[in-house]
Amino acid sequence: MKSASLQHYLNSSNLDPALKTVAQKVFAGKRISFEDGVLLFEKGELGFVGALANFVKEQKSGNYVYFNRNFHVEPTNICVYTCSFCSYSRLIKQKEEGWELSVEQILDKIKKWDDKPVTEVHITGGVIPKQDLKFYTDLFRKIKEHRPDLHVKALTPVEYHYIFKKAKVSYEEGMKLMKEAGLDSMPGGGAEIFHPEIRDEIAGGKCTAEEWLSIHEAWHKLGMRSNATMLYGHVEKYWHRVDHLERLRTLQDKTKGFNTFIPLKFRNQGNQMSHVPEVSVIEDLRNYAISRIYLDNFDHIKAYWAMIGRGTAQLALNFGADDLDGTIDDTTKIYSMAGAEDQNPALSTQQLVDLIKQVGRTPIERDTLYGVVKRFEEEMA
Ligand code: V47
Ligand code: SF4
Repeated sequence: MKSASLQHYLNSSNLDPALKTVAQKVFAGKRISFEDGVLLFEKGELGFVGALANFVKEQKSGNYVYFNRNFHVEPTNICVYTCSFCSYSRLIKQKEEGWELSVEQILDKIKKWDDKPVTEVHITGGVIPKQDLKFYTDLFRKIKEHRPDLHVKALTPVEYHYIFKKAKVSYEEGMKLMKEAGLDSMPGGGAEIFHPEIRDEIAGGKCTAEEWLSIHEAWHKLGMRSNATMLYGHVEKYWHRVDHLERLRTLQDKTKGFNTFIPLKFRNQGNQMSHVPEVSVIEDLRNYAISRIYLDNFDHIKAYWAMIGRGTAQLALNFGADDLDGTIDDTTKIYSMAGAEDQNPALSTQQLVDLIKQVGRTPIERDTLYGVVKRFEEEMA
């Protein structure tokens, strides 16, 4: 059903006819084009794109909003790469500020969660030669031996590309080895902005867009799932964002292996891009909305609260997002080091449930693959 606000926009005589055509496509369940995407970014005002995105969100997931119970482990914050947006990268030159965990130290961190009802461990960090193919296959095996039901969501194509190249194995062979060792899914990081005009400038030297997409494709072909991200709001133009979304939509048509898309707002503290201003909350919400409209073959859009703060995350639930990620429990440093709202990101399950209920949505605790762990409908009445 079209919302009243959307009807209002469509009836408005002031509405740009080209925008009206895009809205009609969205209502009819038709895919919007690259040009339509650019038009939405250039001319779609917040209320308009929000109403369209909310329509799409409610078609896909009704009133539900998902979250999970997870924690992060960052095996190292030292990195051979020097992405200019990253608040880790400078640490390669100041190793004393860095950490480098062994397999046993990572296991010890994971064991601290033994008596807690978490369903997922999210493992990612910098790239260093020591943490190679054997390191990670040993780690995944040991995690599974210790706690077989804990979902291991680990590493991105940035790490895998480096690890497989060093071990001289193909992406297909490498991902098969990771699956056999116990990897359950891949998080969405390392995507940044795919187009080389921007990627070379902010993330030169690490895997290319084609390599990032090929590793996800190899993983999906094994019947496995992963996420995708986009780091937006820095030096890219709107059409670079649409190009990024287009490449993801094309691969998703082919494999259907992506679970969720996570827009990541560029934060400018403590990195080489501190002179680049951060975009406004209005731009964040427009970006959620247009991503939701464009990625018609993605089931979920995640508003990562640790990055944008709890208030903006709540707003995003009316602009296309249907997922808030997890409890996290202060186990990730990547955003607090870059100036994110939450310097000590942690939310209890009850706090997450309350955040969702406060905006009139129905919370569902999910596992990583969106299986229902707990419904909270009964408490909504
Ligand atoms: O790839 C690094 C980004 C990503 C900054 O799949 C920054 O469920 C903004 O991908 N400003 C890693 N962003 C995190 C990530 C992620 C997070 C939560 C959930 C999932 C998931 C994936 O963080 C990196 C990079 O794009 N990043 N520095 C910064 N200054
Ligand atoms: Fe390394 Fe990732 Fe930071 Fe780039 S974003 S410097 S690959 S940790």
